[in-house]
Amino acid sequence: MFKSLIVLLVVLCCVAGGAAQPAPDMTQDARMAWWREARFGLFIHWGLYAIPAGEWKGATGHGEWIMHTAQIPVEEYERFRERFNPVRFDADAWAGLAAEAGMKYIVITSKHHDGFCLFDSKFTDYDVMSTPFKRDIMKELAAAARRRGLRICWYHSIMDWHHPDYLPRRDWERRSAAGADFDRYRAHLKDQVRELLTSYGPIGVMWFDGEWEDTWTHEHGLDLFRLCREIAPNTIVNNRVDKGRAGMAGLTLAGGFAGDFGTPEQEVPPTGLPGVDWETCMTMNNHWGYNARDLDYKSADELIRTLVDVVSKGGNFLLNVGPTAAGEFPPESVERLRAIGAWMRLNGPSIYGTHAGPCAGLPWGRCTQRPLDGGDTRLFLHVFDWPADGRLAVPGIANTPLHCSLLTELDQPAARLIGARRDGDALVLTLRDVEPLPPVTVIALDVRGRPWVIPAPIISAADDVFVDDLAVTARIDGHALKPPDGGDAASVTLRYTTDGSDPVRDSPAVSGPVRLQHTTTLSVRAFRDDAPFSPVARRTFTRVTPRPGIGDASAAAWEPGLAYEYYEGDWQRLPDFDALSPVRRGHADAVSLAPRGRPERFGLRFRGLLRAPKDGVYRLHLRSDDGSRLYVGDELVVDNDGLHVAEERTGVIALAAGLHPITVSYFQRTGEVDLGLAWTPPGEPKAPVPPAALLRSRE
Ligand code: FHN
Repeated sequence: MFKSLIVLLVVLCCVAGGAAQPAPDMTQDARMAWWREARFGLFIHWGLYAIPAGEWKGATGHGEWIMHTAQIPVEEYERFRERFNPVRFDADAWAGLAAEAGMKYIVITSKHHDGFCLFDSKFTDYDVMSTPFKRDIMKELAAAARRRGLRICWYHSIMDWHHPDYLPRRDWERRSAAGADFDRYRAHLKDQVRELLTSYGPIGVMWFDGEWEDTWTHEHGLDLFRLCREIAPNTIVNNRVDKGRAGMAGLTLAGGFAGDFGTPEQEVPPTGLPGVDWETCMTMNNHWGYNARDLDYKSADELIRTLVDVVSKGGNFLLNVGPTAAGEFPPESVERLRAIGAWMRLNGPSIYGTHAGPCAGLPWGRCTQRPLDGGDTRLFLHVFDWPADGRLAVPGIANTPLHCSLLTELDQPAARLIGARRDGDALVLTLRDVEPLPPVTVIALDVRGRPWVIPAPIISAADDVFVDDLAVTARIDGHALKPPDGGDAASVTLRYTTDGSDPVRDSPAVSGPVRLQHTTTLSVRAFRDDAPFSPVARRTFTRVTPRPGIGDASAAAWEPGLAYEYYEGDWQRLPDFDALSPVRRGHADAVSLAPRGRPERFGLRFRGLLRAPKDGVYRLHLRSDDGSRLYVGDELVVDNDGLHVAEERTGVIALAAGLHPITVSYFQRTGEVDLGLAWTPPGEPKAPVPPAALLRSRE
């Protein structure tokens, strides 16, 4: 639905925008095909910032943001231009290393936030042609990439700290914003996008970034997305062209935001999203741009496992290199690219063009898959942790095994077949005679038909803790019981134990809610014809004593509302407010932004009592942008700290009826703001905490 919505959106926008013709009829699947096949690309962050290499006036922790983080005025930063002369730059060497690593596309910074262009732009002289180097790096790299069969792609920053019309200025700058015209900047941005998409041959991806400031709007994003589609309908555009990216988690929020794929950054989504294209971008060390001091590189083994993890969840992996001012990849990066390439040469078929595996949560590794002719399926089992007993269980697989061997022996006549037999719900492979190939050994397991994975049953209850008794239900996803290639759904019985042991065919059957009065580990498994047919689901429920209230505080001592303190400061995480002096104190009716004094760089702390109407388990929901925490007494119940978009975190605590001291701490750095507290009392629906439930001391 989402992809068709975007295509519809683009066509409608084109017509509405008066474009001569709607985007040529290029289906989204056709556009994405090469990218989904590629799975693995090289990210390159290169520019003037490579010259200081992370150091400025003794501080050595800077990266590609050095102009901002070291507060270097534009006129001073521009002078790096005179020193940009990467005499060792060799486009063929770079493209060769990417190809050797098994990468299929290169995304390079045509312009980063500092505004300097690594290409010969007709629309600015703040580009590589005004340096001693005087060569169009993008043109050379594009040609070299194509010679290696790689796609060339541009990272282009919307945010621009150099262009006089870009707003806002950095808050430390003295450069006047007078006369700045953001629409004129947008026209300049579109001019450069046009030249990037028309002067360098076919471009694989426009990788936009720097979309988060308020001056860039959803309408601007749609307009830029439409421009890309009109100029180069085959070119893929990431979701940072628009405003729909959900923070560093990177996936696109619902609501018609433009972009062909999500862009998680420095993280891998815990699970993939079926039908959604996404790409995790990641550094090898801790900086995107070159930092000479940063030798904290991830090992090649870790990078290979991350590649496998990403692809096993249905994503692409964009791995970054920050070249030096001389134009070379750091030796640590070269070493890792070569090690990854050695693994890819043996195991690339388990990565290229594969899809998210059907088996999630494998304790020993990951799984990718690719369909075989004739309707069967090849599962690629990526073994991180080789079983000491030589026994590898693939849980929940109901398919019939057809062939199993090491991927590296798959096409060898003398391939040693690996035994695969059913044991309960699992296919168990016998690996005693097989030598692992660290860091990730890949086993090719062909099964009949499309994958049929029986998930563990789902155990549901109000919470994992309870005060008196708890009703627990168990069910299995009925769709999963139907063979994917047709036929009747398997008839199963759920059986359970309450002592932590695996259910067996004589264990009691689940025939409705299971009621618990004591702390219990409930285990549930599906059986078909008295044989185990699913993995075991296990969940522990703990009986707890409600936290006693602070006694019978008389009404005279308390009145509705909370006491608050308002602070000002610049934090990345919640500060210790006890160590700070508040700008102001006062009373508030609720946990909200009402007491704030300015839109950014401020903190709030609310303290008072929460009135629990009855004994039971309470869920407390704290929503904030940026960070926040909620304590009941000295117990941290909700931790929602950090720099992030509006997110709600929930905590659970058992409370006796009565008054309980609470503290809510919050800070906002820049951008969007949000703060709210809700609760779900026992047996009640979720709702904002009512003022009547919040009290503060009269003194
Ligand atoms: O601010 C940039 C950062 O410098 C880098 O380019 C990363 C890579 O995706 N993107 C932004 C931070 O999210």
